[in-house]
Amino acid sequence: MALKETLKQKIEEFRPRTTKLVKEFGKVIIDQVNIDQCIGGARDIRSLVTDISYLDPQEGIRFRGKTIPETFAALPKAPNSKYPTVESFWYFLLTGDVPTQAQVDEVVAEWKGRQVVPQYVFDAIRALPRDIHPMVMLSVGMLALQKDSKFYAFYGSGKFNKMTAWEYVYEDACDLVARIPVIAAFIYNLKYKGDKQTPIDPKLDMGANFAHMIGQSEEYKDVARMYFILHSDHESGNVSAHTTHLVHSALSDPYYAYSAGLNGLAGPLHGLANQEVLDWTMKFQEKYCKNVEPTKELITKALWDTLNSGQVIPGYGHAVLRKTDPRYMSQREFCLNTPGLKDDPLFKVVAMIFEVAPGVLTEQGKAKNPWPNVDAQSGVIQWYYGLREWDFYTVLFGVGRALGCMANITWDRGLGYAIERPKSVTTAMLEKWAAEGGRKF
Ligand code: CMX
Repeated sequence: MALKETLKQKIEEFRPRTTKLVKEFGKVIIDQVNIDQCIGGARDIRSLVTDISYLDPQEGIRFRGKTIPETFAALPKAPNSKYPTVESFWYFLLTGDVPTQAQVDEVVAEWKGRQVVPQYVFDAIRALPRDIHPMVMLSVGMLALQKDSKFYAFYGSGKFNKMTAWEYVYEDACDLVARIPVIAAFIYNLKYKGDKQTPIDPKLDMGANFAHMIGQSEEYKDVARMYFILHSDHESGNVSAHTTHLVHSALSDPYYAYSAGLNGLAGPLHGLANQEVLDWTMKFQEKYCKNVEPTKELITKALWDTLNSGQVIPGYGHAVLRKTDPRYMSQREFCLNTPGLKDDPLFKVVAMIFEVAPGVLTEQGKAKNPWPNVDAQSGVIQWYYGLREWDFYTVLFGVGRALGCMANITWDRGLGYAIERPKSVTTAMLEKWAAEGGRKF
């Protein structure tokens, strides 16, 4: 069965579960809110629902119930590759089913038809100053695609229907995930390769085509597939996923929603941390290792200098995770299993940071999680393959994150989630409830 038909069946079967929960059990209490959560970024408050992925603080992410190794093992592989295609992962994220090879081939073929980016999108990006951050370019590109939004057109058609609205979100979502790598490759070539553009190769899957468009090696095809899958989703409370969900909840179409999500991803405490890691490591080498080899002692000193100057150590810590991020471990394994990469000087420095940073953060005693997250390891792989323009790394994250965000809002519409609108209180109210030992209900 084609992906959209399978999804239609799944959404229709699922809807009664959500309806029943709201109608019959709507007042059942599942959490409480403390003052520190209210002021401290809503940490750990259970107030979002998604079945696309779940983040356990100890174990890390599961996509549709599967760990990262289980996901990689279960999905059909790209031709001559150990890794699945991004298209097969998309099928899996949307439906929860492992697709057959024929179903994957169908999605690959379908994305080819959706990949065509209108010229005005390229023109809008090209009109920006060349030295603007590439995340601005990507966000502008997403927003410019809005003109073609099928959901927006449906809403304005006078025939809007809550039960079928998801189908138009789905159409936009598929267009967006098929087009975003093409736009990212265009940005890369525009910004760093003198605007020498490479056309799409219609024979290649998404990851392989991205590698081809940015002039990368055969080996990089797997790097792209792995990277986009690993960065796709991290349940729905992180800034990029939550922003996309929030903006779409106002029935803003997927392009408006994801452009906003990307703007959140561009923050240094979120996706920009991957460029910050490279920046930190390069500055460390420049400052401390001009004439000597990096050592654990020098790294420890540099980490303390960073902390003492009031900055965070990029790539370490997490709002939910309390162990090393399995996305970090998956990329580290890739490095260790790739001859050349495992002996790469930059990988050795990153590996040394892994040995000492958790101890330094623990000794400092502030971070609840001293272990590395996804961003601590991703840049070194890109660097090794010659993609050395590290301000581009968050764009790569944005290409991958589109998969999770788009799968999530397709389901949001399928299940008819409401416009999101939490309630504010004043500081005086908090002070009053604090004095009274809690709010009286
Ligand atoms: N370096 C230094 N201090 C850190 C730290 C780090 N890596 N991680 C946390 N802390 C500090 C916090 O800044 C906070 O300090 P204050 O009390 O002075 O404000 C304290 O430790 C407690 O923070 P926390 O509860 O452990 O962490 P939060 O949930 O508030 O923040 C995160 C989570 C990721 C923003 C934070 O760990 C951080 O800034 N890490 C570095 C940036 C980074 O790698 N971000 C990428 C995360 C993954 C992603 O989204 O891509």
